[in-house]
Amino acid sequence: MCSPLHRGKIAVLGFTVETKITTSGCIELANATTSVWGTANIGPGKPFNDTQAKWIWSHAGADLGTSSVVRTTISTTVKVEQASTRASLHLIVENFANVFLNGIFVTRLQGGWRTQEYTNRPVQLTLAAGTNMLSVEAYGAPSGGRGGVLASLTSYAGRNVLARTSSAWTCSVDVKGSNDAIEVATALNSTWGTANIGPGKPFTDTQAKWIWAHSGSDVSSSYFMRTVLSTIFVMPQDTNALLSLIVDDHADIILNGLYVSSLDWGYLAGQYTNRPVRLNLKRGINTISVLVTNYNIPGGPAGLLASLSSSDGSTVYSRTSSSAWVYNTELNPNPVKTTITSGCTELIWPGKPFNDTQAKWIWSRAGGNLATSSGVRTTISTTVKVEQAGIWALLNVISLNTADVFLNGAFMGSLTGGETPMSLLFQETLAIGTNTIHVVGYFGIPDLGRAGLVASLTSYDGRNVLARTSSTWTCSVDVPEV
Ligand SMILES: [Ca+2]
Repeated sequence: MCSPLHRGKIAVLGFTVETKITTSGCIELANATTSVWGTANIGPGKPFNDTQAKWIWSHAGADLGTSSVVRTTISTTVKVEQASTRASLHLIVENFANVFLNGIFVTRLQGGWRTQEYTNRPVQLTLAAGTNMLSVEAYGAPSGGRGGVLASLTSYAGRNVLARTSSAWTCSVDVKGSNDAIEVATALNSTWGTANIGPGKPFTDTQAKWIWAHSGSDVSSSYFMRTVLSTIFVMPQDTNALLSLIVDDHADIILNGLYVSSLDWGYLAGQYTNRPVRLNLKRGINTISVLVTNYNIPGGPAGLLASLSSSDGSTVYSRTSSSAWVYNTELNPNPVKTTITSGCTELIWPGKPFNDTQAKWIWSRAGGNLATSSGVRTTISTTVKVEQAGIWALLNVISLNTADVFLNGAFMGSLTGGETPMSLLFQETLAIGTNTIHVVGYFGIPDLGRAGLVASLTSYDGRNVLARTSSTWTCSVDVPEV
């Protein structure tokens, strides 16, 4: 019933990025002249006049919303006999479209359905003799929202339509910057127990795995890491399905970019309430994302166990595992309390010798603004991705202020403030997956008015730099409750 994910690797700037691509026929969302996008620019005598073209996307219901975790590529082939045949591409997209002809990037277009917005179009293309591949890599706003593409390829003078969007086009989605989810435990053997898991219990799919963004999350994961776990699959028709889910600690469930509901926990007896969650799956390529928040500060167990089945429970469409689910992470400086968050600020700091000359002195800008008060806590965090087990990490650092260092929420040691370089060997090896390093620094301790950090995280032998301080780190400031 569901097609498997196709997996591949793409080399990007020397890094190997895992991608998962799912392909299906495109779904027609609406006719050109009867859609949520209106007809300001569509119809006879208007800029886009091919009224037989269809609004299409990788799944039904995209005119309500689509996932911002995936990128959709919409393509078709166009055959011409003459070499160097000139053609005109008319295209409207929500929100962005990178246009490719025979694999070569042509241009980037944005929107086009609002009045005065149909600019830079039609795009002039030169087709080769034989079969040409026209592809549109479409993506929405990072915050989500609708998705749709309406396109018509005509002869240069516009007399003949060579191709127009319809269900005959092919749609594929890939997960941007995806990582395979990490399996941290089996359903029946985990720190979360089996009060609700097993035959005759509320969660019956014993083949599902507990997953997370790094190994060892059944012991601890950072409070500052927010993990989005996603799965992508094809449904041949609109289908009601049931999502069974247990989470440590909090799950926001998103189907094709639309928020469905939120759940907490479910692993203790009596705690498996408000589930399974009913989902209305759409024709085409569906994306379920579960945004998981770990409540434990500075760290504690975190994980997700989920199983998606037909509404009668007889068919499992997807279950959490490293092969069917992917993760993305973001640093979430404080999921519960209000804090001031920003990128870290690089400080000018002359004359202080430090072995990693590419590392930058950083601190929170907000901390600088609070220069007269002491005891203000700044959390400086970054993530480190690791593919192999057993890497011991060494933090080489000068911290002007007292600071505590955490790996995946577990305390690794304290830095004494001052101007002397020091090294801190982590007590644990790095986890496989995305590790979170966070340093909690106390402004003005021991020296009132002084704070700043320069750090370089290396493998134990010092050969590989795993991370170094820069403005790409996340800084957040909070005032401890008195
Ligand atoms: Ca937790």
